[in-house]
Amino acid sequence: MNKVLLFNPRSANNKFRIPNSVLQVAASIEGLFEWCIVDGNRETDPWKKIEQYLQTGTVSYIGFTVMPGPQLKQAIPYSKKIKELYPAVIQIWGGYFASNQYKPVLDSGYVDYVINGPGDVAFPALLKALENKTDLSGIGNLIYKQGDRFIKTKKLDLPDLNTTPALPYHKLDTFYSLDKYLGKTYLGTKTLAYHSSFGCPFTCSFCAVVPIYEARWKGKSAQMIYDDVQMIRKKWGANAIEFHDNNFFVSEKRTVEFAKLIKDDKINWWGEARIDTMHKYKDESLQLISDAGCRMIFFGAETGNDEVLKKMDKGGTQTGKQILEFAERLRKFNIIPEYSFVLGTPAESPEKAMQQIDEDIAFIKQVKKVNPDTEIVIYVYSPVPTEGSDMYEQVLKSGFKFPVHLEDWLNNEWENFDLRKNPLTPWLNAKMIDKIKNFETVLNGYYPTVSDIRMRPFQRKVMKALSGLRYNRSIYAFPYEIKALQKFWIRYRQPEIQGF
Ligand code: B12
Ligand code: SF4
Repeated sequence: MNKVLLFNPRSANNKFRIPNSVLQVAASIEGLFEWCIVDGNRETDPWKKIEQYLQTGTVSYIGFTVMPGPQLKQAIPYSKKIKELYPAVIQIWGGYFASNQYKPVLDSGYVDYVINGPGDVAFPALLKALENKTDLSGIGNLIYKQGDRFIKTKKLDLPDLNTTPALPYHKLDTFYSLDKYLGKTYLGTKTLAYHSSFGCPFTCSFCAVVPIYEARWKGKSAQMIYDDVQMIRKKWGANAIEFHDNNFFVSEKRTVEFAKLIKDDKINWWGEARIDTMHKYKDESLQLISDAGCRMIFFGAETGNDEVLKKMDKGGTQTGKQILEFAERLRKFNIIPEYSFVLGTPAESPEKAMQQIDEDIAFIKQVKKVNPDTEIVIYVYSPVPTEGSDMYEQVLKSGFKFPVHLEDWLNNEWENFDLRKNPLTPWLNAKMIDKIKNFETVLNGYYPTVSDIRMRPFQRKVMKALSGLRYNRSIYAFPYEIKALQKFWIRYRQPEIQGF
């Protein structure tokens, strides 16, 4: 039998989450093909493990899941090596990086196919077609090369997670003990990473979800989510949940139903949402989700500037005023808003770009004033190829270009780009980046994240006092003393990169 190896390249140094991407892909071929998973997060030398499988001669297909950033450090060299040493093995990449950057991926010569978006239908269909040597052009969500041409097949409807095969948690447990995937976080001692919906109904022009899902969203029913959680709770002891959906709270009805189901289980949970969507939730719904254990919600606040919000295409309904109002409103319900901001968006002139950064910093401080518990996450704008959006047009006009060669993504600059820390965009200069980063350091010092459970109260106090000297006077340049303390005491964690 032709076996399928699914590889999750290393994406975290600790607190490994269930590798939902490859697990869901595995579910799609369960019973059709023999499969195995290699999780780069759980192996000290994943190459050794992959090679053990390849040396058996039974593996015909290898699937990589690849998001931008550190996963590329294993994905690119391993894929290249497999082509050299095992050229008969067919290599298929999926995930956000593969879908959005399919040109350099397929031009590399070592990746044979890209699954563009959900693989639930496309992956088994591709494998069957390759086995039977039949035509590929009718398979949706697929990208491949024919000579010099890229063939991009039609986008399929989103899979219905109520009818797709159940995730094979038990089989994953035979490769890597599932227990070790349930890590200690701010939410609980055994935190489950769960993905309950596909896509997002919005079209923010900076977001990588948009080109893939094209404003579509489909969620699993509240009852099915609850049944899964109960099963994992009973079998492996999960006592907290991180919902990894792009937008968990799209449907108030579904959220309320889920909250009612989980209310008596004493489980803390977290998810991602839109401010404008949730500001429409009734008070009683917010109270219910709080009572049901929802402790913190991640929101894309982005900026307080209404014009920039419009340019970002935040659905046309989010405003600076609303961002502040909602932060204040959530306080009543004892739910911590985790607001992410995108600083450094394109501007007509360097003065305008700097002015926007200053305004955003002032706005963030305003948010902290109305609700000091708000957790702030700062990203520097890194373009995504959202073709047709005004912002992407402006980006291209500025002279910005993505790398043409896959291996260029391994350079430090592009890794920083992926981590949204230093995006190489022509309209930002070093002074602007420094200002953003220095402000972030001072802010994190003055308001250390509650999600860092290793920090002791005494350490928080000292950090706050030291950073307050700068925060209250808006002096951000060269915050070396705060950095030193963060490094010395706690090696400050960044939840946006490492997860909670
Ligand atoms: C969990 C997660 C993480 C975790 C990883 C945990 C772990 N594995 O240990 C952590 C917190 C470490 C993380 C970090 C980062 N992440 Co992340 N992460 C996610 C998140 C929330 C869930 C991924 C997931 O499990 N999805 C569930 C599965 C079922 O969906 P899926 O991955 O889309 O898989 C389907 C298809 O894509 C396809 N598919 C995927 N892989 C494969 C493989 C094959 C072979 C096939 C056939 C098909 C296929 O089929 C699947 C089933 O239909 C996504 C957002 C999201 N909701 O997807 C962001 C996301 C992927 N991350 C993102 C980013 C940018 C990052 C970072 C690089 C930077 C940052 N500052 O956030 C960092 C650094 C990553 C690193 N260290 O490598 C972005 C990618 C955006 C982009 N520009 O492309 C996303 C989309 C979040 C966002 N909206 O911005 N991340
Ligand atoms: S609401 Fe969030 S996930 Fe949806 S398009 Fe906007 S940024 Fe992306």
